[in-house]
Amino acid sequence: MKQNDVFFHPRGETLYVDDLDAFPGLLHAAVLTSPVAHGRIVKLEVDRAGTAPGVAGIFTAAEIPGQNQVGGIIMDEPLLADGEVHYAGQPVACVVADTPWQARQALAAVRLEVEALPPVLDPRQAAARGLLIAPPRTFAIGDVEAAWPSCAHVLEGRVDSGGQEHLYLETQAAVAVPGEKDTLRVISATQSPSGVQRVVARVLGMPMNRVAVEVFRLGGAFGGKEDQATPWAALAALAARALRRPVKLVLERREDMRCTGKRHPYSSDFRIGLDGSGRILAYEVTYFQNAGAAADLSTAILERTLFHAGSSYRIPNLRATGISCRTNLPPFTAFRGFGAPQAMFVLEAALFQAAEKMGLDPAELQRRNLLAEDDELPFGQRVKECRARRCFDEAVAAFGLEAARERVHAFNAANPLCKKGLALMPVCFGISFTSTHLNQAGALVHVYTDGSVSVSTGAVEMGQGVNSKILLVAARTLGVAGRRLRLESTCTQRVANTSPTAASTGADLNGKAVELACQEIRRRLLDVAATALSADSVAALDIRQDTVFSNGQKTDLGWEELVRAAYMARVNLSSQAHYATPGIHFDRATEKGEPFAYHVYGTALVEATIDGLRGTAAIDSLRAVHDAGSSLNPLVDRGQAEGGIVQGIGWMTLEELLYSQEGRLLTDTLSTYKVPDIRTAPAEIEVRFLAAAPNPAALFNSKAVGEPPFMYGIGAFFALLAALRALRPEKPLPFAAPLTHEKILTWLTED
Ligand code: LUZ
Ligand code: MOS
Repeated sequence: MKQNDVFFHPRGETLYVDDLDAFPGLLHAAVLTSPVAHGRIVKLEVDRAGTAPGVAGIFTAAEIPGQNQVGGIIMDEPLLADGEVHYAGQPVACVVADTPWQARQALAAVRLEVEALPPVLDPRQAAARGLLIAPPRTFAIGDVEAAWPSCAHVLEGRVDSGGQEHLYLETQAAVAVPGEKDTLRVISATQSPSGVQRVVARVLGMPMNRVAVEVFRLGGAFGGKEDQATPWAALAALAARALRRPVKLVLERREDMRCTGKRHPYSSDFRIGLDGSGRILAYEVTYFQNAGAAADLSTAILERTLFHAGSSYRIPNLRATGISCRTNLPPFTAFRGFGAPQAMFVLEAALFQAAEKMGLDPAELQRRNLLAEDDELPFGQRVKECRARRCFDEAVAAFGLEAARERVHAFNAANPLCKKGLALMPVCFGISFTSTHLNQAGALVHVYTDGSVSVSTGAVEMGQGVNSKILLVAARTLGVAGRRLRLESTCTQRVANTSPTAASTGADLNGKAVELACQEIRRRLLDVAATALSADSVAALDIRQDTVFSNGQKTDLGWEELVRAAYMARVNLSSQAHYATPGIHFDRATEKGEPFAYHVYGTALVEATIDGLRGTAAIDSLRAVHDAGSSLNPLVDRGQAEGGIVQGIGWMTLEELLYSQEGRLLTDTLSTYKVPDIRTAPAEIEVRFLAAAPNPAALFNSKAVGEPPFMYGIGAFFALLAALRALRPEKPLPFAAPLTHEKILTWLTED
């Protein structure tokens, strides 16, 4: 029996939260949210809504039995607004009715009056007023002040990057089902089942062991469900427990776009100094992170920004300061790359400007400064098995940079209206949660008496293919065919205290836990086999192809007989295992340590064309040499790389969040917020995996793949800049993403 989701998606047989309807007495919730970005609630009357057709209950902050608090790292985020509202789209009340339509109709009958206060939307303005999420942090190495005088070139500037809507296909959703003896089962579209469990328990004032959270799969997440699936699950749970009926809450697309957080917009100031040959001597940067109205994951994201301040480059003197600024926008949150793309974009912008000033090709500057083996990163970790230069040089050779340059040059010389540009984008991304304690995972494996196997982990399948990798690990380790295995849903009662499936570590961490659990069962079974075969030692025995092998020879003892023999001998056929990434540590007092298990490397070559008359632009191709280690599943890794690339290009070139002066999201539909599609994606995407690149630091020598390819998309921005430069050789370039067609046309036509 095939079990990979891809065989069931096309038939509509995979179930998402909104497909789950078989709960007798199921009610539906809708959420009333703040219409303004900042204000005081002067009236909140729900009586009239309570008598609307089909309504079963209405919940405000006053109805919360436990703590009205969903904060993860910092306790600064109420589940339902209490007295004040801090962003447009902030939940204020939750109405539950027989149908979703009735619940939404009843929202209109709630009387909410808010006295508007002036909102702060800009992070620099917030910082100037002291509106910070946490004290600023600084990572430093060397001495930038001492280095400036010895620099032949010093440049400074400002760089801005915008937010990004996750646009997971499945919107935020949860069903809460009350059970006997005051228990709850919550089925949530979350990357973090234990996070939902913790917050539901906190909000309802009950112990975590009475709240079971289960996840089947997500229709995409990209970080948008790492923390922000939680409030919707908590609202469903609040209503379900009070009404003693199952409650489902599913956001409509527009609600989701308005109410949930996105990638953090950043505004940054840099200063870079280079010697006469183009080596970076010093780099100073200050990141103003727009955190939105609550901390959410902002401090962790800012930390990852600081870890990636130097991107793929060796910088002897560096000082990077991160400031997380509180504004009146929905709390910005995790998104593929988790603050690293923002950091890399600033440094690439600085290098691009330095190259122009020095009359060099940016690729030349990039190459001269690439990290090498044993270089010390600004936070004290030394890079090991560094593949930065290998990827860069292989990309240059494999994709023919020289020939491409000549082709682009000839094209530009022959075309007065259309110009092409090229850019290289090296990536070096640290793998491990930067919060060291999160780098742990658990697995539970059962072998049943018929030889079939059940595998549970803390990993959440969100379309990224983690399940296929975990199954492969289990099959390889036990020595049985994949058809014998079943990968279960992710459930807090089977695997507890899970970290979110995030930071590209889902397969690394959970796969290792599965490997450990399977190794334990395998050891026990080999002992049984030794007895059954009267073998002198287990060392000569092996399980492969559903059969016991002895000294490399197939025996008559098959998997099913072996399992039955083990059961009859009263041998434990279940195993629970826990994995914690070894060797990593970080000290926030000194901002030094070794937070990453390893790094993922790669380099992309991007080519773009701009029509200088119409202002339209195309990313023609993106080709990358990518370090996937020894890939566990090359097809899955290719899919991750290609998806990340297109998403990265979207962030850099198309997707623009616009807010009104009052702080309302204007781009809350797919007609006003442009995401990449088959026409805007590069006609050619080529991903070559680095050959002979095993990674002893992870599962079967593989490497994490989820986030790193996203950052190849940054190259699209600089390929466009190169084309703009060819169109207007003198004009100062814009260093603000996204570089949309509208901005390109404006730049071309304005003086
Ligand atoms: N989540 C998190 C992440 O909590 N810590 C991280 O370092 C991280 N990195 C990437 C994506 N999610
Ligand atoms: Mo569970 S959610 O009872 O495996």
